[in-house]
Amino acid sequence: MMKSHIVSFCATVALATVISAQNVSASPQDYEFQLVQDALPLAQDTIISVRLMHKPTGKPVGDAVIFATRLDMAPDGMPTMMADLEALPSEETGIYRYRTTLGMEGSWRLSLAAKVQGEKDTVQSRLVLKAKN
Ligand SMILES: [Cu+2]
Repeated sequence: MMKSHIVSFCATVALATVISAQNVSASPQDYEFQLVQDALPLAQDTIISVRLMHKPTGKPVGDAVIFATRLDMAPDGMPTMMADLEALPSEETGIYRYRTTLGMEGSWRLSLAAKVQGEKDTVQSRLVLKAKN
């Protein structure tokens, strides 16, 4: 009887250790940017919307500070062809919006770097969207 108590106690401690280790190792890989629409019209004043998700909980992250963005045509071999991005106010938790002008049909790469509350490492992402007439 005594022996089985010890075994189950050890198993509980081991499980608790695993759980706390997972908490400590929360990392940028826990977050994911997603394009709300991956095809957009070739037009002025196109709005690009991206959603930032916390993957372990499946919840959108509304308090991230996105401090670097770049939109270019690197996927089509034109990394120096860039479009300006103007950050717009968020209208929905976890959705970040940018106004741009997509002046050429093809694939555009959106690069993002973000700081998330309570996360010391930067979350970085590169998303590819299509501009179509
Ligand atoms: Cu181009």
